Amino acid sequence: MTYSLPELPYPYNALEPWYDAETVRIHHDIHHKSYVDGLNHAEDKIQEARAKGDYSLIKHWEKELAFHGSGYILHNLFWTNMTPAGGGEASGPVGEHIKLDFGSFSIFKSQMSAAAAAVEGSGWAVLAWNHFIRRLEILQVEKHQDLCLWGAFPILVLDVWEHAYYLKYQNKRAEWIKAWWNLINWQDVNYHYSFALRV
Ligand code: MN3
Repeated sequence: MTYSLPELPYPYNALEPWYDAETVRIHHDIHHKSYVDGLNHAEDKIQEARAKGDYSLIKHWEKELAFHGSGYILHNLFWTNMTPAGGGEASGPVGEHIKLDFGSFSIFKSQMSAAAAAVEGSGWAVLAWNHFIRRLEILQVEKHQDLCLWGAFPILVLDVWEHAYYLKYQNKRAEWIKAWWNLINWQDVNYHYSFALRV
């Protein structure tokens, strides 16, 4: 199977003024595409290793698979998690579950924002349903794959790599995080949440 870059669900400029068209274009067409290519390449190389029975570089390709595969998955979700008329409080079943697991929407919002702001280097804040412990957790992910908790099914993701915000927000990561809350597509988060519950 070969993976391909999913189309953006809206035009490049649709998320203005919170998310500028130029960043969206570069982020999707170039950065996201590189993870698609990296994932395909890693899968090919691992397939080749199986075919030859030569696993001398397996450590390298497994790392590439985890990095690019996670980058591919998180970016797919990142784009659908946003919508031009987004934001506001979490609605639907996920909104109810956020209250249950975090106390209130505003407490959840504070923790998610703080986790995103404090990511060391490049990474993500991820809201995930955890199948094994049956609760929503906020994870602070470094790169695309480090600090994950087994059983986590991501449903809402916030990219805080510099490529995600630097053109518009420069070093002000906190302003990007604040802007992002205006874009959340809670319908999409509910879709992934209901899917996660059935896993
Ligand atoms: Mn990114």
